[in-house]
Amino acid sequence: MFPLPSLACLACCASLGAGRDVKTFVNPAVPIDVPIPGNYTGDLRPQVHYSPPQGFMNDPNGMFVDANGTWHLYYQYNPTAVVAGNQHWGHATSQDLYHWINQPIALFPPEERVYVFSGSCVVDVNNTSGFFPNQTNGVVAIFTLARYFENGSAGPQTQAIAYSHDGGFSFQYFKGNPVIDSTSTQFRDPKVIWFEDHWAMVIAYAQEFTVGVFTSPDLKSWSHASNFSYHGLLGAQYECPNLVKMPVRDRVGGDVVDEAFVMALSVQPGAPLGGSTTQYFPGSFNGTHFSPWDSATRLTDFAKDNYAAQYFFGVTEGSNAINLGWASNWQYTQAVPTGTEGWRSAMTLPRANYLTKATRIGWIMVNEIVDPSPVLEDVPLQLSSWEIGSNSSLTPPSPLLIDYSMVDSNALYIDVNVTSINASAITGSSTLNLTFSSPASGESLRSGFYFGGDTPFFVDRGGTRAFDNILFTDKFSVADVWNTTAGTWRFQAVIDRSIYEVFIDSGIHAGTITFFSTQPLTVLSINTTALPKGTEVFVAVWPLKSAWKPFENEQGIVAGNTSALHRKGKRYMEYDPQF
Ligand SMILES: *[C@@H]1O[C@H](CO)[C@@H](O)[C@H](O)[C@H]1NC(C)=O
Ligand SMILES: *[C@@H]1O[C@H](CO)[C@@H](O)[C@H](O)[C@H]1NC(C)=O
Ligand SMILES: *[C@@H]1O[C@H](CO)[C@@H](O)[C@H](O)[C@H]1NC(C)=O
Ligand SMILES: *[C@@H]1O[C@H](CO)[C@@H](O)[C@H](O)[C@H]1NC(C)=O
Ligand SMILES: *[C@@H]1O[C@H](CO)[C@@H](O)[C@H](O)[C@H]1NC(C)=O
Ligand SMILES: *[C@@H]1O[C@H](CO)[C@@H](O)[C@H](O)[C@H]1NC(C)=O
Ligand SMILES: *[C@@H]1O[C@H](CO)[C@@H](O)[C@H](O)[C@H]1NC(C)=O
Ligand SMILES: *[C@@H]1O[C@H](CO)[C@@H](O)[C@H](O)[C@H]1NC(C)=O
Ligand SMILES: *[C@@H]1O[C@H](CO)[C@@H](O)[C@H](O)[C@H]1NC(C)=O
Ligand SMILES: *[C@@H]1O[C@H](CO)[C@@H](O)[C@H](O)[C@H]1NC(C)=O
Ligand SMILES: *[C@@H]1O[C@H](CO)[C@@H](O)[C@H](O)[C@H]1NC(C)=O
Ligand SMILES: CC(=O)N[C@H]1CO[C@H](CO)[C@@H](O)[C@@H]1O
Repeated sequence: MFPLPSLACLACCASLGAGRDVKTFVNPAVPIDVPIPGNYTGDLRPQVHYSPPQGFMNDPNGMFVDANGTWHLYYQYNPTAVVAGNQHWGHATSQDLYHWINQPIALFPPEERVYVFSGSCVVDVNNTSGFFPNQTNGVVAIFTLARYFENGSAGPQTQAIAYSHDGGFSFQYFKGNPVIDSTSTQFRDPKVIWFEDHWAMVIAYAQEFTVGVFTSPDLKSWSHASNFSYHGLLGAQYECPNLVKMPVRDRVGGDVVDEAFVMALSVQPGAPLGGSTTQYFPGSFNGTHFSPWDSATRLTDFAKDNYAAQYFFGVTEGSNAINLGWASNWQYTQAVPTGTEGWRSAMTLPRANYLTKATRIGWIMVNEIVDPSPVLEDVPLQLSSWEIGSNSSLTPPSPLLIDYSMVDSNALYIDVNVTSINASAITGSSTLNLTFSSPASGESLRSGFYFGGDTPFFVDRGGTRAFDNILFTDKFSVADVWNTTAGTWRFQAVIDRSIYEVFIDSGIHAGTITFFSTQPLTVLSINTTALPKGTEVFVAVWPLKSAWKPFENEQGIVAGNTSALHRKGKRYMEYDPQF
């Protein structure tokens, strides 16, 4: 799904590629059966976030984890340009959600001017579809096919399926498509889950502000079961609904006491901050009907660069849900300066989710960073702690300056705990700030937290200068009503060349912020002011290892799971069972 039918004009037709029963349309500029090579060395290219090898990426699609623990990410992909159009499903796999292997494109358009829009995948372990007579790892993809007429206007969006006998690497279109027919030009993004004894799909009637729930015994025949209409923010369209089961915990980081469902629903355009955003509703699902617990609208992020997140199918029963979102915004995604490096858009970091009650505001879906240890260097760059007002050797540095210019990846993980806070002595000017800057250009990215007053956490990307766009909003903030009784507050973040991702108060709030500086930011300054006497501050800053570098050849190119890996030898085989 993308806002305008800005489709690349395709030169000629070939009938090669994925489909055996149904032939696919392959643009001659798009390689078949090999991963597209990528150059991940540019100054703006994230090193621990997924981004496509070349071209334009938007929504995550089809995400599932297989029985071997391999995470599969598919994504809306234009392999031929750095703007949206010509939609395919790109594919990447990972063992740890940080190191990704670019795989061959998984889904090609079935015919000229019919594009493969967003959708989901399931593992049909019980052969309910009948596609898998001899295996338990059969994968079925369920997605929207969007037709465009020769004159460029949009035609119907119908729902189709394709099946994979090789665990999700290659697919064949089902002969009986569409599985849900429609004449609507605004009916898309099916997300399918298994519920007790049947399949359940949520799908957007985008401009009717309705999520349809459909059910099926076999993934082929679908019945409309209910509508979830006019909830929360409308913007101008609903897109990419997700219905996901997750644990309910007794407190942040606490024990599982129950499980419940979350309906996540993306809105674009028309978000309160402009462009794209994602809201969610905690509630109950009985196999046909979703009932939100209350009438509140909640957002997954407080900034502007997390849209259309999808939740992995196949996560172990009872464990946290896992999602990845698209780290951009339709307002400016097709103009950001990464286009000069030959790519546009990254995914967010992997996030783990559960429901709990946060201080005063009640039900919230926590967004925790998935354990980043696979990309942490062995030795931290900085470990510091100090106590405010103490006359010990642990006096507060003013500020604590961390030069990370020698960190090859230019990427950091930051973990800050503030403890023993005497809340009664907090004032409106009690703050902890983190500022990243470039001594070479004077650019900066600022962030910080006010412990008192309205308790805002803020980010200001206005001090970076490589992108000037009227819709590229500078400043974001969120009120974090922290637990003054516990007297502790935690902050975690990853800065990764052109993405800053923050997890506030153990993930009660999260924000993904893209930023574009003319020179790499290389100095982090951490400072506090007016914190009560006795407050303790613990800071750990870890250099991050590039997740791409191990796969680079001598020219710095990541070719996917082919020649470069062979040359590098066995060491990297662990990342791909298909190798
Ligand atoms: C990779 O991209 C960087 C930055 O755009 C560029 O300087 C470098 O020449 C590219 N490398 C290759 C092999 O194309
Ligand atoms: C797991 O890996 C083995 C060995 O590579 C392979 O035969 C099997 O099909 C894989 N299972 C799944 C569920 O993909
Ligand atoms: C597969 O079948 C088992 C046994 O009937 C059932 O418990 C399970 O829910 C089914 N799962 C799927 C995804 O079909
Ligand atoms: C899977 O379904 C097909 C079609 O219904 C059937 O022919 C086949 O026997 C099934 N296989 C198993 C193992 O149930
Ligand atoms: C484009 O073509 C379709 C199909 O022929 C037609 O229904 C539609 O009215 C045309 N739109 C315009 C703007 O000409
Ligand atoms: C569900 O909503 C769609 C879109 O508004 C509408 O076309 C359909 O009639 C509704 N179905 C029912 C049963 O209300
Ligand atoms: C699910 O909830 C709906 C609406 O409350 C109700 O009509 C339906 O009977 C319920 N289905 C089951 C299986 O409980
Ligand atoms: C706040 O902290 C207190 C003391 O640790 C604890 O009892 C309470 O459950 C916490 N509140 C929430 C909402 O987590
Ligand atoms: C943090 O930044 C805010 C906003 O610029 C400023 O008011 C505050 O004094 C700063 N605090 C520290 C410790 O630098
Ligand atoms: C850090 O905060 C102290 C007050 O606690 C202030 O005097 C100092 O100027 C601040 N340093 C920076 C770089 O903001
Ligand atoms: C912050 O607290 C968490 C939870 O207790 C702990 O795992 C983490 O290591 C702490 N970080 C620092 C920098 O002390
Ligand atoms: C591993 C295996 O035998 N796979 C076969 C399962 O059945 C399908 C459909 O008949 C074949 O295409 C696969 O080769």
